Amino acid sequence: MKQFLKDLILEAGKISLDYKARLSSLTVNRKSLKDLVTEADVAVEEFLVKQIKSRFPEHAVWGEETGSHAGGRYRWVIDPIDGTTSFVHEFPFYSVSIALEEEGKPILAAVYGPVLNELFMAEKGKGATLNNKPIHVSSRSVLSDCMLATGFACVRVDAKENNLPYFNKLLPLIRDIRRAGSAALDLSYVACGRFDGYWEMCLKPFDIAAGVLIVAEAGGIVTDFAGGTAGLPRQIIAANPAVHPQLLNLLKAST
Ligand code: 2AM
Ligand code: CA
Repeated sequence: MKQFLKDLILEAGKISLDYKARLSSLTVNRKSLKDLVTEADVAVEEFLVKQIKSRFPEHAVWGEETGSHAGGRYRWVIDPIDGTTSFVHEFPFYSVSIALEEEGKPILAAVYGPVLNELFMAEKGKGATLNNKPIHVSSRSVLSDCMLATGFACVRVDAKENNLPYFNKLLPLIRDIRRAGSAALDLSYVACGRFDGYWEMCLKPFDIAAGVLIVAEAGGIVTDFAGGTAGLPRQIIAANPAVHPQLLNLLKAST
């Protein structure tokens, strides 16, 4: 199953790069004013659904672009291009994200950043890897030493409660921030210690399904702003075990 996932996501990444090479001629549609979907999103998802369905006909598949495809005990949750805005603007931080759930719980996950050729994988109880090497969250604990990531999906959907007050509150307390545009990569970068923590609001299940397992298997903690999991993916905090309680306190106190 793990080898199947690895081969599958690497091939999906390659397809996305083929589309990226002829980006100027691609059709880009709008799901809403600022929410884009390209031919590449649709083609990569169709490829993934077809491959999974032919190998595991009894499994369910749930994709960002094509919705739910019925099945049983196992479900594949896929985001063909997480960070479509980055993709369209030729910013290298987009990814393919795939999680396999067994009875609703993630057991296998992969996030692939094709431009940098970085493959993050995790298996429940067996740790997380970057290009086959084990990874772990960072050990920084002082916020002023930390580099965090966030995003503004909430602003794109014009949500009433948005991330700007949290951003204003946290930025002065930390070393610096990065906003790369792919929740799946942000989570993977927390897992390998590049980011000490990440928070965002208004995400969708596909954005985080794989990344959450990768962070957990790398020794990190993922919760909503109340410290539980019921509010995921509407609110998410992912961080190393020393930073997570501090972010939780700051974000909880603002809600
Ligand atoms: P996407 O590129 O697949 O849409 C960036 O802040 C993150 O938010 C990305 O993972 C992005 O995924 C997600 N995102 C972007 N627009 C969104 C929307 N309208 N609703 C929910 N999530 C969104
Ligand atoms: Ca996404």
